Amino acid sequence: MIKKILIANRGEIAVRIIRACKELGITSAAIYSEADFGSLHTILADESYLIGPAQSSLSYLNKEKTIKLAKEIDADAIHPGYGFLSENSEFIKMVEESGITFIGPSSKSVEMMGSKTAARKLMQTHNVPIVPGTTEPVKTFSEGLDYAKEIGFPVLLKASAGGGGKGMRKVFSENEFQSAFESTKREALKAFGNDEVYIEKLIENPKHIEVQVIADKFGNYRHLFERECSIQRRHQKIIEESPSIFLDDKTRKSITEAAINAAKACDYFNAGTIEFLMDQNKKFYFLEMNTRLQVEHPVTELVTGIDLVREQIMIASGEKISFKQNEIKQNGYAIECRIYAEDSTQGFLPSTGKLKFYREPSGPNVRVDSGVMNESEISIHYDPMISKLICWGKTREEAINRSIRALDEYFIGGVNTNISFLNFILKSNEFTEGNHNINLIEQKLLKEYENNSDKNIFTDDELAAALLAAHLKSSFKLKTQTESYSSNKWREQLYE
Ligand code: MV4
Repeated sequence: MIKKILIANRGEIAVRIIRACKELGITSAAIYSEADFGSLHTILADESYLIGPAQSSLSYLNKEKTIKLAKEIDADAIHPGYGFLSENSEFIKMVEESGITFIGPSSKSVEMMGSKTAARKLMQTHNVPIVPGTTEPVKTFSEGLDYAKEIGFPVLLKASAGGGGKGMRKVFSENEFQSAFESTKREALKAFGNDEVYIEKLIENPKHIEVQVIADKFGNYRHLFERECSIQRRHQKIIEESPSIFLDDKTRKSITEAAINAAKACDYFNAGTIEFLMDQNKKFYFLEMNTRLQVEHPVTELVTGIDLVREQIMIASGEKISFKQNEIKQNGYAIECRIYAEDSTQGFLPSTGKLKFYREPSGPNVRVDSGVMNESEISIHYDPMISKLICWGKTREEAINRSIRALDEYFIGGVNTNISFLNFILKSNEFTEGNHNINLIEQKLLKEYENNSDKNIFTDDELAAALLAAHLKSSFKLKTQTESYSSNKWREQLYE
């Protein structure tokens, strides 16, 4: 059994992993950069070690230093969280060779899924539907053009080494093809040091649906159903939920089966996610596999009752998965809202600074995963996500209403956030109806939000002043009068 885990990450996911360690009686060792001195994850961990300067490449991305530290402090395992080194097969290989347990998949599985064309080929031979297109890089533009004509426009050019939306280009007609092909190649070379490009049929207005899987080192595979992640802007997810109301039982059965086949195809163990595109006819296509724990894993935890980080740790320790497939059901609905430090009223400009008057929501069926506390610094060095709000409800409507209630309860001063935009999305007809796709935000809701939302937006100073004024007013009233009073009218202070 693992006794001590070095957590090679920061912020909310480090905190999430520390919590799982504590519940399992495992010693948690945090690392932190100079910028993260005194941050929440270092306070909650049993031990904390400085790893390097603020810049990620010199701290959280430093492979050698991380492994050297793990050895020095006698950690038996490393949990990489998400991002940073979590899907770096070179790092995983180094951990494997050091004799330390990596809480994640084998470096081989990660490598197999790293090249998009190789992954497509693998899926094709393992009964996982892929988007029509090539499974080899296209050598010349004329070869590519012939192929595009065969499958029909529009097509999407993709970099073999790409992922997460970088190195893609839509092509709608024959005469755009050559210049699109050449510029995609140039960009791919610049971004990934590899200019291989392949072709897919463009799936128009698809939904992004992913399946959570988990596998142990004994060849046992389970799925934990789907997550619907179509609410995104510029490839950054904003709201995720589970289950997807778009899936019927038959589609759910076939997409989860396909996901298990994908995991088997790369001899997977650990928690993993298979991403799919789904068109209006509920046809689905493999997109890529994420060989790590994901940001949105809590919605799956709330619906299935399974602690995914605990399972990850047990599996890495050589235990079997703790549940049978037929022992888990989708119970109710869960929605995750990602709270980002950005100004949603000013083109989503990143917002940095110290959190002031920071207060998180709570109450029945509300979960907040965050790595911050009051006075925490939101800096340019790392991801702008402040917190994740995950709400559960017996019905989807209840989960939506609870999310709105909890967002209203949130108070964050000192930086701008996207909370009013999250509220706007949750209240939109498109989201409520649930038949939305990956283009909803950029094609529709952004415009409506910009035209509608100026009434409710105040600067932090205004909000803080209003909160203080309302508080003073009500406490003054309390001392001098016995009549009932309203303490929750701080918003109205802004109009007085
Ligand atoms: C696509 C697609 C439409 N058709 N492939 C974006 C990120 C990368 N993982 C693959 N992506 C897409 N591939 C075909 N053939 C549309 C997207 C896409 C997307 C996919 C999932 C979530 C958000 C997205 C936003 C824009 C484009």
